[in-house]
Amino acid sequence: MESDIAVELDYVSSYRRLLQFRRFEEIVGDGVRSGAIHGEMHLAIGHEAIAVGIEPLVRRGDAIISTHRPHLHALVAGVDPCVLLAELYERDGGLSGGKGGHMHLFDPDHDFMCTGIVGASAPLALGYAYERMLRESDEIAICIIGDGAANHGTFAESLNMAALYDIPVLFIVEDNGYAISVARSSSSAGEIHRRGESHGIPGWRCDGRRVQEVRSVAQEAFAHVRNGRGPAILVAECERFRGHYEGDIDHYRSSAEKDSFPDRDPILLAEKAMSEAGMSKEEMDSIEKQVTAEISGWLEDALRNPFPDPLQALNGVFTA
Ligand SMILES: Cc1ncc(C[n+]2csc(CCOP(=O)(O)OP(=O)(O)O)c2C)c(N)n1
Repeated sequence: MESDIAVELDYVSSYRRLLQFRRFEEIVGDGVRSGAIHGEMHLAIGHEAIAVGIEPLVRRGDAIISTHRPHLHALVAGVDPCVLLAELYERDGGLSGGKGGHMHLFDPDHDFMCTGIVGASAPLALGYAYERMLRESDEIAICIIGDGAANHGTFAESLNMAALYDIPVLFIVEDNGYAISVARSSSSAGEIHRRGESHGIPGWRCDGRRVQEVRSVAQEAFAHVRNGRGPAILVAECERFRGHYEGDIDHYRSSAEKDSFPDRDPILLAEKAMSEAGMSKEEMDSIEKQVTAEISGWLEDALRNPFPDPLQALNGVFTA
């Protein structure tokens, strides 16, 4: 273990952050159902422990390049939650003036971006990481990618190039076992964390439902990349509790599989661990109440922003 970046786990603050992430995604889901948010919406409910696990390992100056399921990664990067919500709720004060929406989030102040093009986060992350390498900085780029995206050629090409030039990029694969309706078992051969082996890229795998496990395994992967040893892969297994998008009828997962979700819920697992450590139900409820109030406050702030002026529709639009 390279202890220079070891970060202790604080159970209460991790629990609070898990809840914040869950409630954040829930109020975005509410926005879709009420008709306030348009377009396809992908929530990361069930992925929270990965974001909470890596958050203290990410430093200001690192870049995070995310996917079509990006909100928690934006929060980890330090994007202002009210500004993020303003974008998702299509308001003028949002990251892209309310015109980009949930798959086009860009925050240059926090070196964060996402893309709805599956597999594109890998080559984009190489660019961010290469720039950091040229500056001889110990900042890195963190590429988030899904298990489905890991089957794209862009991932294979990016592994090759990252190894060839020793580029400081950490590929974090959020392995929720599905790409839309296609199960990993019917689309993916071999083990994703070992896909860099022939290039000399080390890989780690962890249970992405448990903050503590994510944190301790991710520390090693981060240390490898940050200490100038080249790229690394971290695969974190998790569940996607919602459909692929809000409104997906999700006919492809059996009731038995869905019934077992509570056993694999990061929040319920954290509550169990805290209760075993002596925390009372009342204490947990009080944290939950505070978080719910806080998130409602974020949304109220976001909704104070007006809708974009139609006359601004062509601002930021490029023509050849
Ligand atoms: C290049 C490209 N091909 C197909 C799609 C359609 N698409 C959107 S999400 C998705 C599945 C992605 O699965 P995975 O990478 O496992 O991420 P998850 O949705 O499970 O988080 C697909 C095929 C797309 N957006 N881009």
